[in-house]
Amino acid sequence: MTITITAFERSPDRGKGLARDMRVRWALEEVGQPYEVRLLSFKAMKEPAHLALQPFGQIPTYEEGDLALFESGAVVLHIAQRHAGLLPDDADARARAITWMFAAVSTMEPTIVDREIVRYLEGDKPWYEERLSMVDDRIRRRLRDLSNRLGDAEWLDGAFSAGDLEMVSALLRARGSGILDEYPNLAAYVARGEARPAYKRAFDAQLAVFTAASTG
Ligand code: GTB
Repeated sequence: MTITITAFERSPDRGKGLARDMRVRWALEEVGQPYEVRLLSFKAMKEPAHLALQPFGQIPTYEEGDLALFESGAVVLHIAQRHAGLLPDDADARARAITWMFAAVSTMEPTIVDREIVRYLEGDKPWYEERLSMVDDRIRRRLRDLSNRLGDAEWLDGAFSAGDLEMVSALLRARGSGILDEYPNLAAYVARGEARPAYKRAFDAQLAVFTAASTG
């Protein structure tokens, strides 16, 4: 059955692979499933046809036959549960890998996204510098704890899993701040994720969309 996902027609990150279709692309590449992409303008994302698939008018979505899903984390979990390669067979190890997926999106990423909100939407406020510094400290606390847990391990819990896919993706959003590099083992962990052939294929595919939109 054909898998179709949605992505930005022109990503605001200019092809840096930070939009969340990247995680779904990466997961599909890891498990070797081909997929098609429907590109959407910002206008189309808010129209009824897309809202029927994604109630908040966002990308990505996932369609496979009669199944339509939204929320990139749920989509990655679905892919990981249906196909070998992203979750361990052992039930306890599988539960731990899923725990890391949730840790990435609900414990790590919100703080990192907070920083983007402060930078892009609150730069003109008199309390901007103070708030940015508070948010940066919160990010540092999360990164410090994760860094301590990872230690010198290659991945978070044994072999690479969907938990690492989500965690590396969340951490990538912090890299532009320079804070990630304060934790060399986390910077190396992210680099290991980016070095995976599946990551590279997914990255190149989303970059090609941005390049075509910019030159076309
Ligand atoms: N929880 C949802 C999920 O995981 O699927 C969140 C989806 C989401 O945030 N989608 C964003 C979107 O559609 C794109 S990925 N935004 C348009 C809108 O809400 O109207 C988030 C994103 C956007 C831009 C960058 N960037 O430029 O670096 C990075 C990440």
